[in-house]
Amino acid sequence: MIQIKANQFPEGFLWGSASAAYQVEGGYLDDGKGLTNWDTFVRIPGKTFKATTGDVAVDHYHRYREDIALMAEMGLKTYRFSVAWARIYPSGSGEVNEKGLAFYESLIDECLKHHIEPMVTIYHWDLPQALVDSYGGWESPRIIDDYVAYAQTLFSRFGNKVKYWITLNEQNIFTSLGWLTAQHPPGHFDDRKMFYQVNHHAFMAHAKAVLKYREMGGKGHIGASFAYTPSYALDCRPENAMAKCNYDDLKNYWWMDVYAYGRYPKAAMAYLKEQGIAPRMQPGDESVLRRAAAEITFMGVNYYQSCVCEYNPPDGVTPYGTMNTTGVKGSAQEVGIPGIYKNPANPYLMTTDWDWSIDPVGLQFCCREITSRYGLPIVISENGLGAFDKKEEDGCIHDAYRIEYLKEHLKALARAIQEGCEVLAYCTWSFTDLLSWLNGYQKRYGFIYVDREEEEGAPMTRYKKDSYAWYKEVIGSNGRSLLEG
Ligand code: BGP
Repeated sequence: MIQIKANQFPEGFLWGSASAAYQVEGGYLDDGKGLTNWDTFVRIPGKTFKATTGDVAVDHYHRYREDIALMAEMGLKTYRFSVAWARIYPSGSGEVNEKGLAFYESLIDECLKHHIEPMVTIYHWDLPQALVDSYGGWESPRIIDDYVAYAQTLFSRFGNKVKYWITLNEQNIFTSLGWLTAQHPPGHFDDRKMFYQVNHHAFMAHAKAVLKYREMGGKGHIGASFAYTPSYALDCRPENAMAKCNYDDLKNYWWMDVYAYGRYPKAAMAYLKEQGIAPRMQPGDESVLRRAAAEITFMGVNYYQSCVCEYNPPDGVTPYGTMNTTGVKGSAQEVGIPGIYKNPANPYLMTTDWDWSIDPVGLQFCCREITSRYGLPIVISENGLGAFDKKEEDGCIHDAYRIEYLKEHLKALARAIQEGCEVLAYCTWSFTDLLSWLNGYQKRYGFIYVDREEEEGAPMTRYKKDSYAWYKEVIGSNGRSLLEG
């Protein structure tokens, strides 16, 4: 491919930042909110770093005006946030909690007042506990109607104000960590049959919500956000090339093909059938998936890292190696599926303290792949660097490493745009520091430092990091400042 010098982001490009309700809001019992799967899960000893919870998080529930004022001062064009289902329906279904709706209404109004486009994630992992107690949450097809009813409530209340909707955040991650590695609720280990069944329910919930949105006359953008880890074959040995091919079918296309085409990849389905773990589908499901695929307007991508694929012998590594949740570099173990693929480290890339590879080219690769495979516009719904940040005595936070990370990723994105990818938005993870699900508060991502650590009771004062002024300049010049110098 010829080397094109990237020089411009499109006019109206949505420079943004993202958060999720459980990770920022706090106020976990406020104004009639019901308990969620996460409220329950974090109380099981040993599940999160230093037993951290989102009970208080960074208190966005009470400080959203201050946070949005900081976004406005920066010039942010879009704020992606999620709605906590249990604030709207404390028991998951049934009676609506008006106070929950009122909270999100004022959050949305506050964004609009500052000309910030609200981008709403309908589900970012916090499920009303009542639905888990009543029928096992995502394990039952009953979740589909409850999810659609909840989404419908949001569409009818906010449909005239919100133009960007994300149905599900990282379905591939919450199901993998929930049913395979036991690191997220409901904490099942190696439950592969249920994993695929749960995913089918989630696909149907997504698809029916998309169709409902259109049926209600919704004309805005709608799609799902996928945690896309693109892969490179270790080398040109055919068995490693096939390992990459299998990895892509099982770990990437399994989700993206359903969102974009409404069908499962054939080779992966054949493998699951042979293993006896293929999902049960109802008559009519395929048609719903296909019709919804025709209605989505973008592929949402959460991009953090790429991976390498190598053939994995039948007695090789499993998917259950230790994950680094402490920030002690080198503590993550290699994972893979025996007999199919494994993911060794990439010797050409640096890693974060949590052993995530740092690969700006991977972002360009994602965009190119989506463009040629699906022909869909792209919303980068998350990208960012988790790091230990230090607040100096004068209140400054010098996060040059974050600036470097974001700058290189944005340059890669600009190249993808030059090469023909239609990218609508780029949201950093995150705007303020927030709770990292398993890694406590020490793994920071924000432009705004929040004065709190793992223990509760801190003042939670907001401080601008160096990256704040940097992103402000990027936005102000619509990306030109990045590409000069
Ligand atoms: C994504 C999630 C986010 C966020 C981010 C960073 O998978 O959608 O909610 O947590 O990853 O991950 P972590 O907090 O594990 O560093």
